[in-house]
Amino acid sequence: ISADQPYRTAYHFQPVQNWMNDPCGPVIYKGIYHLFYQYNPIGNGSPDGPRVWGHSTSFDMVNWSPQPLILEPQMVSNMNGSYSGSITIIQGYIPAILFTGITPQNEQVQDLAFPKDISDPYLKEWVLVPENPVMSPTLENNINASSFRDPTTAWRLSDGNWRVLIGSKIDRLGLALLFRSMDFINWVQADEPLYSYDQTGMWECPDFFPVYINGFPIGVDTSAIGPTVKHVLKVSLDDTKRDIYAIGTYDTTKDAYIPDAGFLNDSSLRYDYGKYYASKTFYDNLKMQRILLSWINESSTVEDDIKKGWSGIHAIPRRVWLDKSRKQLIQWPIAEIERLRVNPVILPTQVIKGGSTIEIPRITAAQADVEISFRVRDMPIIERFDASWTNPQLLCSQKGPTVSGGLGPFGLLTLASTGLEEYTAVFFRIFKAYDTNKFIVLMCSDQSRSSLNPTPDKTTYGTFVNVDPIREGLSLRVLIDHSIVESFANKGKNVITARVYPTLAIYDKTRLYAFNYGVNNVDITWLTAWSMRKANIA
Ligand code: DQQ
Repeated sequence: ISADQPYRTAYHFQPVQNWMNDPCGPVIYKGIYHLFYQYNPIGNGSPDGPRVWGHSTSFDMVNWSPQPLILEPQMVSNMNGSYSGSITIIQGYIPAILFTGITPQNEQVQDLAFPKDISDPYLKEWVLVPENPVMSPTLENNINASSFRDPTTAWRLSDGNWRVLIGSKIDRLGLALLFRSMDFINWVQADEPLYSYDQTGMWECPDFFPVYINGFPIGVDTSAIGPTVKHVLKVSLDDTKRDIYAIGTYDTTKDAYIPDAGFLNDSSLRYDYGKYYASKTFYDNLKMQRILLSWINESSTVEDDIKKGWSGIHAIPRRVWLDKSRKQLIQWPIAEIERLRVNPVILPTQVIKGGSTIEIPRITAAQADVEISFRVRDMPIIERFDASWTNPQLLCSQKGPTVSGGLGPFGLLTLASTGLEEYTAVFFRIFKAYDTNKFIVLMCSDQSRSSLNPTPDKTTYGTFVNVDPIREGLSLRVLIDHSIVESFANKGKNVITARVYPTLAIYDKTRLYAFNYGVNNVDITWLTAWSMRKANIA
């Protein structure tokens, strides 16, 4: 394992060593946040090996203390590993883990575990119930034993039944299977799934939760129903490694989900238009917020991961709530992360001329939190949008940061080397619709020049931001942490996360620039950049 670790992060969650993937069972219990995660304790960053649950606890979701591994093979129903799952607090005070166990025949079943001692706020030890598995694929239920996994947090309706979703598929039909139970041990499959959609393949890690319709950034318990909430259904598409979600209505009489605006199409909503998979939310009743966690995998090769001895980090936890439009979620890094901010660098309001860069000085640019807002004016020279440009990711890769436009590209060059041999560009580009005066805003994260190392995946990411740039302005908040760049547009409307591996722009050799390579000038109305302290993540 290499001693030099320029890609380890300073304030993103990651274990000391080895392979990590999905967040599992997040919960707040007796005032302590618990994060579990898919962990392969052998192999120095290689995915090959059985999964157990890693476990860490925290008081702020920023600093984490490691706890002993749990759900190691204990009985037939998890002999070959413990896959993803969730925690539900039952009877008001007992945390229960439902997770996917792998049997010696490599069948996927659902298992139940309880803390050995519920008076231990650290929940160090867990015991599997003798009744396991509590849900299994059978001939009658027509469930494929290799496509039956990732139970959600359960919710309960007034009939007293708990309900849980399990991800599945039949041929190409993706399914959120519904099971019900009065006692959390005996589970009966519902006749119909909560929701399904053809030609989408396996649905991993489903998540289902209510959000208030009032547009306030407060969360609500998973069992909440009624006219004050809408429901979010999220699934992780195994085929494309995308976390997509819909806003819709939960019909509790039919136990069915009705998305407001279709489910899977080219414009499916995604939490994140970069790297972001197997995410999961939980309700934090202490701060009345719903928190979204996710696995961010490496873009490097497995050989490089084994060399560095680890693979996989988690995104900064995000608070999520329903936008005022009720058409999408808003996501914002948890407030606690701002406690790591030090030495703010505030740039005065200024014009950034077309074709120029401005260096942001006096900052640890490899470990930073940056906020920048722009004001743009309607200009005679603005590119017309071609109606055939339906794929924002493709458009971003065709019109990279060095391709000048009328308004844009402008944004930030992050993890940049002094000679700009390396940088990850996060930027906007504004078009005018072909036949109207409407503006179209493209947001891009371009990794193509992120590293002189030719081996990492440097795919460019992109998304359209649904905003009127003249009236509302444009803003970016970018969390930079050595090998990750998480970019939030317009206060959390759209998010793009990227993993990058600079070879020159490391440690104190890293620079940060604002740039405008468009023809027209743009105003920077606000720029504050903070160096970030290291979090305690042992
Ligand atoms: N990872 C887990 C599965 C899940 C997949 C196994 C998603 O439970 O379906 O580590 O990344």
